[in-house]
Amino acid sequence: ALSRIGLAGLAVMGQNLALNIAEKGFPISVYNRTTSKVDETLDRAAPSTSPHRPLLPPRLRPLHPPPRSIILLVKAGAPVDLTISALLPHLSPGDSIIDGGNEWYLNTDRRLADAESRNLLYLGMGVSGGEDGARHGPSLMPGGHLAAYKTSRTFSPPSQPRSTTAPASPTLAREAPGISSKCNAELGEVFGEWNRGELESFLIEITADIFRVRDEEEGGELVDKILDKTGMKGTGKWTVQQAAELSVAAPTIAASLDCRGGIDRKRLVDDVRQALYASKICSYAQGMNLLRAKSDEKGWGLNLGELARIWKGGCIIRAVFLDRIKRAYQRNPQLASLVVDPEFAREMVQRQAAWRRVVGLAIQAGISTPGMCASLAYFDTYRRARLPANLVQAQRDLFGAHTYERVDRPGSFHTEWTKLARQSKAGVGAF
Ligand code: 2AM
Repeated sequence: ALSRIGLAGLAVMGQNLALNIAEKGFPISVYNRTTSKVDETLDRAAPSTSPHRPLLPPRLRPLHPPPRSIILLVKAGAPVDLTISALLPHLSPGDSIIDGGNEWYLNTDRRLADAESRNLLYLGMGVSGGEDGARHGPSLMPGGHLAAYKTSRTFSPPSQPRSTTAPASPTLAREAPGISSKCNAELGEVFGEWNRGELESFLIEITADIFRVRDEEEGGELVDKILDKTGMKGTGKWTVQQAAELSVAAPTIAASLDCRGGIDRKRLVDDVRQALYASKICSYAQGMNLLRAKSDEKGWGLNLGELARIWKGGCIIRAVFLDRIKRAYQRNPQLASLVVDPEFAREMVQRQAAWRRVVGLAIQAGISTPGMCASLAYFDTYRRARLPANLVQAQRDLFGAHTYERVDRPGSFHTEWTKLARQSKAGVGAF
């Protein structure tokens, strides 16, 4: 059979996605700069590829007449440009390029325009779910030419619905007085139990697993041997930059970036569970608000409820919780924020006592819980009709004539604050 699909970039994600597509019966051609990875992929494909299933040709040879779709899974940035240049001579008008490499969106915008000028179609496609997701059903988030989406969707590997973001780290439970750091097994149990309730999600599930792993070589438990230093691929940083650029509050997300870097214990554990859940709502609220702001700026018309649905299958933020987010946006597509959805608001109010206990305890004990703290502060800003931002804006108007809006009438205003203040100090009226 002739391939309509090509895949370039055979590191872990690329290999697994290629095997997934091949296994589903779609002929696919593969390519990698270093050819040994092509051989590796073919070796891995052999056992699962029955005679009825097409083999992967050794090189990218999309022999099928156009339109064809080429998926790129090479390192984001310059390697993508180099790979596209290498492919261009083999592409024809109507073919689609689909970049699945978590690229910075402005690079995607630029390549999309370039593709257009060559009568090619382009999609930037987030691929979430790690290697297991790529192999058995990732969460795919395509954006770009609608026509490219339409020609490519027929072979997109079906996402398998499986069992989200845990905005706050479990360090509190590990370090809090009354819980020794030696009780990883117990923490594994706690997370396992949480995963059977409202927190059920991939990240809670894998956390339970991590606590159960021993260090085979050195003895002890592996998680305790890991240096507290978290890698970053750029997506988190980009998210926080965008939030700043669009003036969308995202303190929990920013805090999670920073931290990647004689008590009743049963109650503490339960409090932490509630605090985690409430923080998670805030984290999603911030992410969704950011997506809405970008969508408004770009005129994308993003359907936030539909996004929540996409993330349910394969994506690492998959969680039972996403169904509820989907419903919140179905109830009200114009929802200003998840935290003001009546259901989520009720849940946060129910949990706020526990949440405050956890954050208060952490502060007293000098334990940093940036995610939970930032989330609570975020939540509290929604609980007040008015915030201290009026004072900040007055300061800005004073020193930079940035103007301000008023609570009682529309328009933008500027005041000679210093002059009026001096007059009033001197007992002079404003007339
Ligand atoms: P490689 O196997 O030849 O290194 C993840 O690193 C993927 O991106 C790999 O498939 C890798 O190919 C590819 N890659 C990284 N830098 C590249 C470049 N400059 N040109 C082409 N492919 C590149």
